[in-house]
Amino acid sequence: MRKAILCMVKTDIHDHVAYLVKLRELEKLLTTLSYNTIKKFVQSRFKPSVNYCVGKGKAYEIKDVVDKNKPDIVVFYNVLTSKQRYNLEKLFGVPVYDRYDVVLEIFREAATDKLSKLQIELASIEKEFPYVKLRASMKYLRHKAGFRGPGEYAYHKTISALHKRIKRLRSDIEKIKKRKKMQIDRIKERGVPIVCISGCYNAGKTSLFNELTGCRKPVSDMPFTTLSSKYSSIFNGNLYLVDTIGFVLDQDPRLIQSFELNLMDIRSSNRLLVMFDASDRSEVLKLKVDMLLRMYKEIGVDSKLTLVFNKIDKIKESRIEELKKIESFIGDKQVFYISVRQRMNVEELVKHLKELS
Ligand SMILES: Nc1nc2c(ncn2[C@@H]2O[C@H](COP(=O)(O)OP(=O)(O)OP(=O)(O)O)[C@@H](O)[C@H]2O)c(=O)[nH]1
Ligand SMILES: [Mg+2]
Repeated sequence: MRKAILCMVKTDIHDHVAYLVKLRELEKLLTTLSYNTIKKFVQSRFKPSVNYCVGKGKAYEIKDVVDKNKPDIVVFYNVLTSKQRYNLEKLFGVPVYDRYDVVLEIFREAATDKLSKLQIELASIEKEFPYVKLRASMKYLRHKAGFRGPGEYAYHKTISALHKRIKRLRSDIEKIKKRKKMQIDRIKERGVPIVCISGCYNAGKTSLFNELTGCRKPVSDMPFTTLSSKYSSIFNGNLYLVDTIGFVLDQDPRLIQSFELNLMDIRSSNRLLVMFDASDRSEVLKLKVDMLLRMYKEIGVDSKLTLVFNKIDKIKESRIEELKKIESFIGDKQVFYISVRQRMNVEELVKHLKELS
């Protein structure tokens, strides 16, 4: 296992639980990338510092630990600005990433199809662009001695190559998007309702998709097994089912935007089955429900949600009662408690779907 140090600036003084859940979640994601978290730093601040995200004193304290423990990377929960990242890398002498980079890296490792690869590359370049620009300009400034030297040439070359690549990726994705829009329009014209399975990663979305369609799409305990949507018609062609990419806690909105084809599926569906892993600890689950409901509201699909708590085979009966308490802040949405693996209550959900078709 490689070694990582985790850091976080906590800005909400009333937050006593959520930040721990978030840190643990990131630690878990790092494990899937074969990083063992050897130390965690949490600093409470009114807001992240401009130069190091953490305060300068804290940054030097972390540097001492980095020097002593020699981690492979330092990861911040907070999304870093280019300037913060540049300063931190210079200080620590090891690569510094944020949670957005971690998710992108997992995506990259998991991606097998062309569309996911295109979307991930675009998201990565767009995320890296300001940082590459900053780093290249720093190098160029160092070389600058009166005349336009090789540093400046290299700088412009790097930037223009990235611009070119972004343009190319956008145009490739745009082509696929057009094709996809036509496909969706055709289904809509036939009046067939589209149901999209969405929700957190690892909730069992693909398992449910496979169960309802008879497909055998890959399912696994690793996060982000599904990166691009899968489609199939069910009920003799009377309903269209879509399996999509999963979300992570505090998903960066830029990442959601980068996966705009998945967003298209969510927007164009008549109903969204939002899946959760009911065996998650209750504070984790509450946070996920809260985050996802807010996100769907922002996307404008709030009125189309049906909530599905899966994996009830893993929990006790009393836990379901506890889960029902979460319903109080879910509002008037319909909720199902199922186990795809044990086929518990799946029939009820099927009935619900049949009513739509
Ligand atoms: N115990 C239990 N495990 C389940 C159930 N449904 C799915 N799983 C397991 O949960 C893991 C994740 O399942 P997936 O279907 O890949 O989950 P997903 O939501 O599609 O995940 P991503 O594609 O990564 O977003 C797999 O190991 C499944 O076997 C269930 O009802 N009970
Ligand atoms: Mg999946």
